[in-house]
Amino acid sequence: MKEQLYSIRMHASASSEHVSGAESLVGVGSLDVTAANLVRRALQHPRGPADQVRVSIDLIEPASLTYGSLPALRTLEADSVADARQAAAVLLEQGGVTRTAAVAAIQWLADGAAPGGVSMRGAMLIDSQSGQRLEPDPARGVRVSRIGLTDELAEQLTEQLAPLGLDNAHVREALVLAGKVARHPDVMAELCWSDDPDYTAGYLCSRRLGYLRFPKLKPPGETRGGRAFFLRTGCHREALITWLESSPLLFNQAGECYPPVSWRDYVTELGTGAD
Ligand code: WAQ
Ligand code: MG
Repeated sequence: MKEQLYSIRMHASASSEHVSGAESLVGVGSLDVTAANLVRRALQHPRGPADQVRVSIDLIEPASLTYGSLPALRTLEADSVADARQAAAVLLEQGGVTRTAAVAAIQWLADGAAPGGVSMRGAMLIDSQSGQRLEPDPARGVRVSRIGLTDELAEQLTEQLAPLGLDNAHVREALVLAGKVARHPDVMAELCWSDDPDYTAGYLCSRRLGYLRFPKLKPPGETRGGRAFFLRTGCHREALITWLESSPLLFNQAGECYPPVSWRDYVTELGTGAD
């Protein structure tokens, strides 16, 4: 019989402000080591020190588990933070997001999308046409959970990412999270950049474009970051939130990992031309 899988989630905060969070799916034999690693991570986080750390562990019902393939990964080079954000707006439009919605999301991420101009714990939900905010709680947002990858794929991912200099926890975890979000037919695209002051990279992901990462999507030292999920207009928001938060998805197939290319060349390759 296969080992039983558990969902493990960590959330750390300081003075009620989000510090860090993480989630994965692990076999029962790895639960204790994983929990210890998550606690260490919470306490040593560059946004810390945390004054509250919560770890939750839930058994996954085997019948509810689905499997999937990771998105293709590509690094897009840009001249500056402003140029990378311009690229993100152009590519979001390729993904069916209006310019209004793309520009609004970039501004919210830059300003801190939670009340008080700080980072949210989870993601914003944004109407891909109007740019309206749709998440029920603008401080918490929506937290994607019950995601992970098989041990075999974890090893394969190291082999793919190491030659590109990308075998770090940020890339690995973001690829898994973005892979779940992009799978849902009501999500047109996702935009993200880290809230960790020393990590400037971010990405845009959609089913068609895959995971497109930008090494500098925010200035170093900046603690405001976050995620925006662009929703198909008129979609069933509650059903989507339930799926993102609680439907278990284990990745067992790799996606391609491509060498870096300039974003303008990439857009030209898509056959559209940058504006
Ligand atoms: N669900 C929804 N939103 C989340 C989740 C989650 N499980 N985890 C974090 N967020 C939101 C939250 O607002 C955080 O403030 C924000 O995302 C950033 O989280 O290719 O490290 O964990 O080099 O800091 C992307 C680029 C790195 C990786 C993203 O995000 C690469 C990153 P962080
Ligand atoms: Mg972070």
